[in-house]
Amino acid sequence: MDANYMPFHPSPSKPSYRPPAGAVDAHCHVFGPAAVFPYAPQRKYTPCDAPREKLFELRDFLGFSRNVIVQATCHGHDNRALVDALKASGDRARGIASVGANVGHDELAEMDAAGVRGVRFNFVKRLVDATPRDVYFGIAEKIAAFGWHIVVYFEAPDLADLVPFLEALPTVIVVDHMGRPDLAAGVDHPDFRRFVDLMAKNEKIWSKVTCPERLSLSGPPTYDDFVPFGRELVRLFPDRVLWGTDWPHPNMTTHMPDDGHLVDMIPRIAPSEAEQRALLVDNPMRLYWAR
Ligand code: 0GY
Repeated sequence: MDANYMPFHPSPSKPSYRPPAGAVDAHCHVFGPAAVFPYAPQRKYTPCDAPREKLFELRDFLGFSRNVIVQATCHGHDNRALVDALKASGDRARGIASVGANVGHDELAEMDAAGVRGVRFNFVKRLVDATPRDVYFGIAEKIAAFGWHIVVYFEAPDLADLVPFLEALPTVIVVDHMGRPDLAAGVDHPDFRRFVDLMAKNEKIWSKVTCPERLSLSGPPTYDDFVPFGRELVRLFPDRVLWGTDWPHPNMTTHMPDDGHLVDMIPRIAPSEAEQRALLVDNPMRLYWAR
């Protein structure tokens, strides 16, 4: 693991908020263990191992039933740790893979059988080298044939440039972490309004209302400045939002969140039972467990 890398919280607190039965943590990762599933040579960081057993333990402890595991950049296009976790989950996990231009039908079919339901396109420069957009269009065409969708990760200032690309993609698109808005700028800032407008105009665009720990400037344990942003998206688009822990929280530098505190954010962004049910159960089940 990198010298300055912060490992996940060793003993998160029990949240006060109890998720509804069947709740899905729709954004989390598994790392390694490196001895079995080595990290990719081209990775930009080396994390601490965060194996599937730890993830499933956390799922149960926090009161969740299922996980959507997102392939992390430190594993590159080698999805073996992800697929292993999906197979071990007993149908309680689905996956988002990362693939290259040459991915073939058989490889996709194998991942589909294990529970992969999408791929991630990552535009965050500190995490990956740039991929040409025609390569992404080629991948999109291949995965659309499986009924998969695309998860995109970018930073707010890059959205304006990405809009035509996103609009041209053929599948549902799930945006990570609300497009990483600048929380200090407030919900009325043009960058966040651009994202809200995009979701309003395009019913195929969903958002994860995730990562107070990454985005907040006011900080733990209550991450108050995150609330108006998450609330705005849940209020406007109750049927196109997902929630997740982001465990094991790669590349945190300010602090390592207590996952129990993150769960306690949920009723602040989704105050009604109907919103909580949509956010935690109905939406992820529709997107990930339709088959
Ligand atoms: C996240 C965020 C980060 C890392 C990754 O795949 C990754 O390496 O997603 C980050 O560093 O912001 O969603 O886990």
